[in-house]
Amino acid sequence: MKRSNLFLPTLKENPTEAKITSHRLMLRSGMVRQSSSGIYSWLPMGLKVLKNIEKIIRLEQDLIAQELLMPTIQDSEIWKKSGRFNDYGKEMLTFIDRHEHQLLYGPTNEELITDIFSKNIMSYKSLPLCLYHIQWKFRDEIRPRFGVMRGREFLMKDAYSFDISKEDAIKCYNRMFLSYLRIFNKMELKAIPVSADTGPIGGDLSHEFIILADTGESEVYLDKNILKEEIPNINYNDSKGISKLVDTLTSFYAAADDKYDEEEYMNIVNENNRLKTKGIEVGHLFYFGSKYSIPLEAKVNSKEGKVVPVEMGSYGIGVSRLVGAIIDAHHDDKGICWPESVSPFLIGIVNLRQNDIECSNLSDTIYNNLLSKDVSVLYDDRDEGAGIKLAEMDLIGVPWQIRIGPRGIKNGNFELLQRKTGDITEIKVKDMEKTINKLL
Ligand code: 5CA
Repeated sequence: MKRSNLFLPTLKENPTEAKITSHRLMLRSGMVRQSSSGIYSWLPMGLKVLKNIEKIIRLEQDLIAQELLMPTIQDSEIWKKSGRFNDYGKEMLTFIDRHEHQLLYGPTNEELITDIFSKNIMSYKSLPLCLYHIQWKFRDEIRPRFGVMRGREFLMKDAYSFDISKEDAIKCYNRMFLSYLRIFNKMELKAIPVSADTGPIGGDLSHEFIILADTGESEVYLDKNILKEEIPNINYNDSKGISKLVDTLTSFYAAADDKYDEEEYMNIVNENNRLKTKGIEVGHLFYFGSKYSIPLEAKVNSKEGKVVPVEMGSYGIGVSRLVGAIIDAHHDDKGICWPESVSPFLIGIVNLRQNDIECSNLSDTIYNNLLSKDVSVLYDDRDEGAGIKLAEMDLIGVPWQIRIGPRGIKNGNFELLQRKTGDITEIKVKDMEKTINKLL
């Protein structure tokens, strides 16, 4: 993509409405624009990141679940059946259609997926079943804030599992646990599973996945040793291995403020290992048994010939929130430093002297070479000063910058800068091919 063609309205000044780094940087780097409180338009740059995050989630979730797509608008009847229509309160946006029928904009999908299940699955033979979708949600949050971190409209990956027994349901819960560790790891985030309250979703087993960040809304109390744990290479069929991993990770003290017990914390965790900090909740697992399958009649014929309600769980990831969480974890005073896996572009080319024929020729050659290799590349071909171009490339956080200027060209060189470390390497033009191949 040539910068001259890209819709990228960057801001030089910090917008006053933005209170935290990720919100400031998302506005300044032209990723989003607010349309009303807690509701955002995603501009091309922001949408690219959102899609890359979705891609990582899909690759990992497809190994243990099937993707479908449910609508954003739901019928209020199923919510009346589950009893949550009144419980959810003012956070739920409801409205009446022209036939006087009450609808709502889904804040989550337990009811709808359970209804689909109950109308289509009759036998234990169809289990286990795990389904997910990536869809916009609406919650009329009392205080939307921090940009996409706490929005009213936000993108969520939500998965739902159906099993014949509690034992099988826990196996699925544990597979999700591993899947979440891998997903966040691929985004270069250290996500910590903490035991959590189940809130309006319900149930008696729940973990939140928290990224440590000063701007986080959740208070967390940890045993520092949990930070040292690595994710082992386990197969999703190895339920024993996965269960051992979950047991190990959940054996460390890690609790959000709603589950925190001071006496327990002081007794269990040695003083040197205590860490009270803030975090961003990027994922949440719930096991809730038959809370929805009983009222919505999601029952199957068991092996023994009985009709039994299925055991369920639900598993959410805040897809749009993750964009902000990744920026909070990966930035410096110049701007964003995207991990390669989610970056809108892998390589940026900065032509430092637009009117110099040699600079333009080399920039064009490298650009075309990268395009032919299908590399996502942003080429700043505008007639702007070098300072402006370099500052913008730093702000938008492309992981590798190729800088082409008259001084380097005289010696047959261009520069390669790694955004994250700031390291600059002089590359001989004749080694261009080799260098590019190393980055891919
Ligand atoms: N149905 C369950 C799991 S599928 C559920 O709704 N869980 S949740 O309420 O915890 O939401 C799942 C994830 O969505 C959260 O972990 C969080 O990352 C994200 N999320 C929740 N509310 C918001 C919001 N207002 N803005 C942005 N992301 C949010």
